[in-house]
Amino acid sequence: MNTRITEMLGIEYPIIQGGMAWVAESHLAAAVSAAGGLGLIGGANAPAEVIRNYIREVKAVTDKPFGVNVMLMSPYADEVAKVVVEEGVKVVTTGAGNPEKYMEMWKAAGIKVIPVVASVALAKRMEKYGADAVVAEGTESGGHIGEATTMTLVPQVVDAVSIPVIAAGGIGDGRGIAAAFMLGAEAVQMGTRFLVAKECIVHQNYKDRVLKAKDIDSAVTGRTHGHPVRCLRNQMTREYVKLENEGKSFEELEYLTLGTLRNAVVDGDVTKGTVMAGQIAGMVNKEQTCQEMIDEMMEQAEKLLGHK
Ligand code: TUI
Repeated sequence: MNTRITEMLGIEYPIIQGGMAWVAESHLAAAVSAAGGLGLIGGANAPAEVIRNYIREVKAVTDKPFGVNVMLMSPYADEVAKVVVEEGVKVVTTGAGNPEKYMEMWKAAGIKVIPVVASVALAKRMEKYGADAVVAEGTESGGHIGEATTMTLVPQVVDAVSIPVIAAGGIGDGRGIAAAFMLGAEAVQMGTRFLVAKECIVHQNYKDRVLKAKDIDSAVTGRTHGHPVRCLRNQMTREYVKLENEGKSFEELEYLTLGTLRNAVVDGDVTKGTVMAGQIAGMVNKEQTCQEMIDEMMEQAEKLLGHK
């Protein structure tokens, strides 16, 4: 399954790991890259020096390509944007905003720039500004989301741009990969499946919550405030959505989410914490190494696409 993306990034398989906040640190990124995909370090809200250290840790354990996701709503986005240049990172993805102001600097440094978009309009704009590819991320994804589904967004973005498109949102196995290819994608980005990877450092309570999740366990907080975040249902989401429906403002509800992703990922508080995960969580039911996951998914996808 060689595509313009595997060529461009120098990877064996068309699988990119999502830049999950607090989760996508050096161990997971290194393991996905070593398994033949593209591992990503998630910049999230972390200070630039934390990201610099992660970059050096990944370089120390693998020669394979890897990237960094710059979360554009982070107060440290400007600094992280410079650190990726200083550290010679080859691939940058961006999320939760428009990365235009960094494009010239990144392109001048020879970085492959892959913005994550949730609309055709932003995909076209990113192509105009020199993006090398885009990730078209459907609302099935975990974390900060747009409105369109993967099934509808991917083919519309594929038709609108000439650069390669990577599909994301609701993809958790070889069937999802094959489906994404049928829609015109040349690679996939996956987060939720990698949450339960053996190399993933999230708290075991978080993994167990994903492993036991059912199809209907997904909730979205913050829709009424224009900050929709998809996570697994728990006490926090019930309280948040109830107060939201009562008309409470974003500022009044911020106390419910500030720091709560960290509480879930690091401390394992899956009751009051934010357990970000995509709608595919209901299908993620076994812990494996990244290599086992990627090998299994590629074999399934290739069979379905008639390559084997
Ligand atoms: O960025 C993500 N997913 C994320 S970021 C994140 S950290 C966070 N935590 C709590 C609240 C907010 C953020 C957790 N998950 N995915 C990529 C993505 N980007 N999804 C949607 C977008 C997006 C949305 C609107 C990109 C651009 C955009 O508009 C930009 C513009 O100016 O038009």
